[in-house]
Amino acid sequence: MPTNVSPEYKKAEDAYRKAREPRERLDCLREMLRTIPKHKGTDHLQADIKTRIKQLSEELAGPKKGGRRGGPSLVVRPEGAAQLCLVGPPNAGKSHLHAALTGSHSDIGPYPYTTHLPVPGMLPHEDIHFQLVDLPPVSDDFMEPWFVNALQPADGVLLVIDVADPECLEQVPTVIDRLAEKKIFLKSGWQGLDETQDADPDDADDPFSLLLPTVLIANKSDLDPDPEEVETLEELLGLRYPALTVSAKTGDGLDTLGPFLFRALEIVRVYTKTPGKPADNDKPFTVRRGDTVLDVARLVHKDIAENLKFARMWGTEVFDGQQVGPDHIVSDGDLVELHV
Ligand SMILES: Nc1nc2c(ncn2[C@@H]2O[C@H](COP(=O)(O)OP(=O)(O)OP(=O)(O)O)[C@@H](O)[C@H]2O)c(=O)[nH]1
Ligand SMILES: [Mg+2]
Repeated sequence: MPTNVSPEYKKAEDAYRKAREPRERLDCLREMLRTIPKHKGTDHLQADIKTRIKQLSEELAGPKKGGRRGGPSLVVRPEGAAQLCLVGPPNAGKSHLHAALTGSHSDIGPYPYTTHLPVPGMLPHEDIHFQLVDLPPVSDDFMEPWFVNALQPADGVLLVIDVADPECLEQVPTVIDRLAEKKIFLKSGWQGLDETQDADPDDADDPFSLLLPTVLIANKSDLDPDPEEVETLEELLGLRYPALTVSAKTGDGLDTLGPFLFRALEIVRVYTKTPGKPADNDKPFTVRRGDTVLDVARLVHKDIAENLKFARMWGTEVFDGQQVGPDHIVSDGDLVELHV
C-alpha cells in the first residue's frame, strides 16, 4: 500500500477487489486512477492501474478491426454460485474432468497442450450450479499471456494433477511459482474449512495481488492404486491444500467436488417470494455466509436494493413471517419476501 492514500482511493480499491464484472472492474480502476495521490511514491501503482485499464478496455471492446484479436473472449463472465478455474500442468486431465463434471465438449487429447482457450461449463450441485472454467496448461515452457486475466473473476482454483505421473513433483511447484510471479497466490485456506489460514504473502496489500483458495484434484486415481499417494505428494512438496482424489475416466470421487465447494465457499441459498404470491421454490439466489438481506436484494434487482425497507422471512433462524431489516444475516434455505 503506498503511503497517504485518500479514503476515496481506498474506497475505490475496496470496490475493485469486490467487483466481478469486467465493466464494473473497469469503472473501479478509473476511479482508482482519478483518486490516487499523484506523487513519486505512487508512480508504480499508477502505471499498473493504467495497464489494467488498457487491458480491460481492449477485452471489453472485443475483437480489433482487422480481426487480429478475433475469436472468443478470454475472460469468462461468472455465472452460478461461484467460478472455479481448472489450473494445472499439461495432460493432467483438466479437460477430461471438465467434460465429466459439466458435460462440456472441451477438447481432450492424449498429448500435452490440447486446450488453447477457456471453456466454461456448469457443475450441478443440488439446486444450484458452480461454474467451472477449463484452461490451457501452465508449464516451465509455456503460459498463455492472457492466463492471469482469465483468473481474475475466479472464486477459487482446482489445481489438477496426474497423481500417477512422478513429474508432478516438479510440475506443481512450477505452476504455483509462475502464478506467484504474476501476483496470483494459490492458498490452502478456504473460508468454510477449519484449517488455519495461510500467512498472507508479502504483497497481499497490493490491490492487484489475488489470493485464490485452492483444492488439489489428484486425478487419474485409476492409474495409481495407492489412496494415500496425494498425501505423500503434499508432504514431499510441503503443501497443505485440501485434496480430492478422483478419476475423470471412471468417475470415481467426482461426486465429492460439489459438496466440497458448497461447504468450503460457505454458499447460502436464499429463496424469494413476491408479497401475496407463493414462494419461488426452485431457483435460489446464492450468497455467502455473513451476507445480508440487502445482498440478496442486490441480486434480485438494483432498484429493489436501493428502496428496500424491510423483509419478511421464513427459515431456521427466524420465526415464520418475521420482519427483519436489510442488515439481517441470511441462512441457507431462508425464504425472503422483499418489501420496498
Ligand atoms: N486413465 C486416465 N486417463 C485420463 C484421466 N483423465 C484424463 N485422462 C487422459 O489423459 C489425457 C489428457 O487429458 P486432457 O483432459 O486432455 O488433459 P489436459 O490437462 O486438459 O491437457 P492440456 O489441455 O494439454 O493441458 C487424455 O488422454 C485423457 O483421456 C483419468 O482419470 N484416468
Ligand atoms: Mg485441456
